[in-house]
Amino acid sequence: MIIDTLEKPTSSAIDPFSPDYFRDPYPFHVQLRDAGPVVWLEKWGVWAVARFEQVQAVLGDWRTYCSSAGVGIVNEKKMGGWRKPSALLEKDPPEHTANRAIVSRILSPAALRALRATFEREAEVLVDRVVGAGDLDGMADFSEAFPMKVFADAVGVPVEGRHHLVPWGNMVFNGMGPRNALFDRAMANADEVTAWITAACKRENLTPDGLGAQVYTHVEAGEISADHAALLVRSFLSAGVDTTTFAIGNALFCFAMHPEQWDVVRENPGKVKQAFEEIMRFESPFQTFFRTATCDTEIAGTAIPQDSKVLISVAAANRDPRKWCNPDTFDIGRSTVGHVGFGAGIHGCVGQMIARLEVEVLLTALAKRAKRIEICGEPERLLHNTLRSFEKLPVRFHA
Ligand code: OVV
Repeated sequence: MIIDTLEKPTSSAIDPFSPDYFRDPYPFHVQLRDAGPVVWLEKWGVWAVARFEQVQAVLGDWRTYCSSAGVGIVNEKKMGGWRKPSALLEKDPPEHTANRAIVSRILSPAALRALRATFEREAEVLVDRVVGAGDLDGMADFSEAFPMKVFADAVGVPVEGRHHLVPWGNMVFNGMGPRNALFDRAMANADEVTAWITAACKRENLTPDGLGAQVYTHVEAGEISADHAALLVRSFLSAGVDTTTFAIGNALFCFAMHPEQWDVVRENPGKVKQAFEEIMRFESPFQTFFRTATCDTEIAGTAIPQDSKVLISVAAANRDPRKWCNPDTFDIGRSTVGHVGFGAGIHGCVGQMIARLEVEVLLTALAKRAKRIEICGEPERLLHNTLRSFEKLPVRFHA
């Protein structure tokens, strides 16, 4: 008798790249988590993990679940990608380790202390402009405006043409999804956008004292080539704008919907940092990415063949009731320890300290000035293959 110890795979018709899913992913997350520790997604022929335990396990095992075949749905080792692979995001050790060490040092807490005063000044300027200014778009006028100023300045990219950073982020993150309408729309102006980004990453176009220029000190030291340095600078521009923009937008929405928690923050701005962690858990800007199995393996008894793509829903893990009490309650007083909004493992967000700094400084300035954040129109949900936020967020900041 043959004893089959492997489970029959659970399969699901859920499409995590459909407008319904983007508008309200949470009921689908419940279904995916409840279907089992790992689920076969029929529509795309990929596996998905949505429970906290398996998400953490997959992210913690880079040998079995690699990044070098791309972290989108396409196996870039087999099919090729639309851009040169990132030297961080789409690499495994040992290459990843060396590249990450360079960027990690540039973004260390000590290095970021030097940026705080400038960020604070710019936060005051922006908050001054928006509080009491009537109806605004909380995305363009606030959430995007801040990283586009302070982060782009910190990296040291030219002021001229900075608007290209937004469509570039759109390409990078929608480009992780399948070839759907969102993918095609994001790539519509790819040549022009890519040309600007490529130029912006070059040493001669960066300010001499920014984060970007610091990558080039490793060229002068003979450790890496100038092309490689440019590729590392590109990671700043790919990963650092949309993610923080959308996190700030999600923060505005959470506080507008929960004014009593905004009051808590206003009375005690020291709580902003903790509140941001809850925003990252509750409305993770980065919802979904992939790993690729490097060998035949299994998850909780289900066979996962080599080269399988595995969708990781960090957003679902962040609301898994197996891990969190009342996960669908936004509560800035809860413990958020272990949330995977910044990922986990060797690829855990290398920019998380600068992201935290930006959001902390901006929300602190806002908390001192705005009594209430009012949604004054119909928010327009962002339909996006990877990220969750708003296209438009009509908002009024009351003095
Ligand atoms: C985390 C992240 C997202 C998007 C792009 C990159 C990284 C990159 O390194 O290019």
